[in-house]
Amino acid sequence: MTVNIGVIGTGLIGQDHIRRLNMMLAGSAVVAVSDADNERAREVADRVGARVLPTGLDLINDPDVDAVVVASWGPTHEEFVLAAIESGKSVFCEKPLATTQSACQRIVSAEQEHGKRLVQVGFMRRYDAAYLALKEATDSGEIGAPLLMHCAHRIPQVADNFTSEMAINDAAIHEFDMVRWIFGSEVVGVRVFAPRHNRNSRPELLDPLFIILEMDSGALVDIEVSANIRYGYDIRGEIVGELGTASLENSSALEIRSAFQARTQVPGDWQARFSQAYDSELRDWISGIETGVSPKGPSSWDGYAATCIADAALEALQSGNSVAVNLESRPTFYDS
Ligand code: NAD
Ligand code: ISE
Repeated sequence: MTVNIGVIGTGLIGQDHIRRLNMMLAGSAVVAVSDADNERAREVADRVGARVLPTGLDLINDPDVDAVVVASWGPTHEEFVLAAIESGKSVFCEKPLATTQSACQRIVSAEQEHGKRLVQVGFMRRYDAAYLALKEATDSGEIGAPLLMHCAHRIPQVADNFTSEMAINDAAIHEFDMVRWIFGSEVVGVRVFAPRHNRNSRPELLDPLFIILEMDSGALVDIEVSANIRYGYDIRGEIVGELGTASLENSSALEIRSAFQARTQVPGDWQARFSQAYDSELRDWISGIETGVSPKGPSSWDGYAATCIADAALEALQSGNSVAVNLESRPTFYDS
């Protein structure tokens, strides 16, 4: 069986996912694409032998499209995910699920009304081998109960349209999801500090940011987001438990030790660092569609929870105060 996929958004990650779905994964083929930039959509479609549809809504409602990937800009996600649910089609939505807590709530409500889970969110770290090992080490109890986690989300260089808010709702949103998943508990409060400014960044871009999350267990998580740190794309995490620590390494990088020195490579960007995770998340999504089983990956509830934390962090950035995260209680619909 081949699952015919329509991809909305043929930018950086849209093109990456199209390549995966066509070339790397068995059982899927991209048959249609759509982008607000029609020329870009046409160029990509010609390259992969797909049709171009005028809008994302046309693509979702096209009878030849079995399932949908949403890889357009965040503010467009709500409309497309709601339309996919209405049409009863599985939808893989890149993060963020939607850009506000209330938009995510509308998606969660629509999915429950539909009665079957159809949405998987692109929080690919849950599929990354190094993060999976970190979770396994934490769950095994070897380091005791987790007390603290130190995280770094370091980006070598961002575009001029990258804002301080995006350091929270575009970058750190990955950590917001990851800590809920690894700790198996919710974030209840958040505080954001803007330390000494990195001179590589525009004066108005608060860089770095230092975010502190309070978990409902009382554990604390700190997240450094550096937007222009130049040396590489470095995603780090160390959990401090009652009995030991577990830390994340940049997975497959080779380390060479010679002449009393050790050297290794740091990835240049998210494509290089997380390519295995992107493959695995899409493979999992496709196999769920093939077998008719609801997606087991990050759900729209997880998308909602991460956006609630992001909304609180944005408020904390403005006010300088600690802000409570107000999550509704999770419906049983999202239990498994
Ligand atoms: P991009 O700017 O390269 O591409 C986005 C594309 O969406 C553009 O081609 C744009 O024309 C198109 N678009 C905008 N509005 C549209 C609309 N209404 N209909 C159809 N197309 C529309 O951005 P990107 O880096 O590819 O990011 C896209 C999404 O993927 C964002 O939500 C981003 O947060 C997410 N992303 C996730 C990861 C990850 O690690 N999971 C990495 C990069 C990007
Ligand atoms: C980008 O959109 C991603 O999602 C990457 O994973 C993240 O590291 C980067 O900061 C974002 O801009």
